Amino acid sequence: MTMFKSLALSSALGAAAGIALAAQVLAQGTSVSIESFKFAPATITTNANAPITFVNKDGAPHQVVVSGKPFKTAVLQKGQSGSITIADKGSYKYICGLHPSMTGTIEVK
Ligand SMILES: [Cu+2]
Repeated sequence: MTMFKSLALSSALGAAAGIALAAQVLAQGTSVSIESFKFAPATITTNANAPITFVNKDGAPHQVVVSGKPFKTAVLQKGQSGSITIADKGSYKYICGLHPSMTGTIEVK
């Protein structure tokens, strides 16, 4: 029961995020691959307001979650991508929401 509720909530949040993010896919930005349970490259530098697109090339689902900030992608299945855009300059740590040992850093200049 607990597991079911958790999955349902996660799907609802993912759908909402996906709608907001779809409009940003065509803008120029940075791309990060997710492969073999790693972000590649794990550390990226980008400009404020430039979208960062994450492409899941793994068979397993992944989700990018910026630590302590309201930035995240939907849960991405194989072949799916999702973007986040950060307006404020700074250094942001991110993890996979499903596999917290997967980590990376976004430097926004
Ligand atoms: Cu993951």
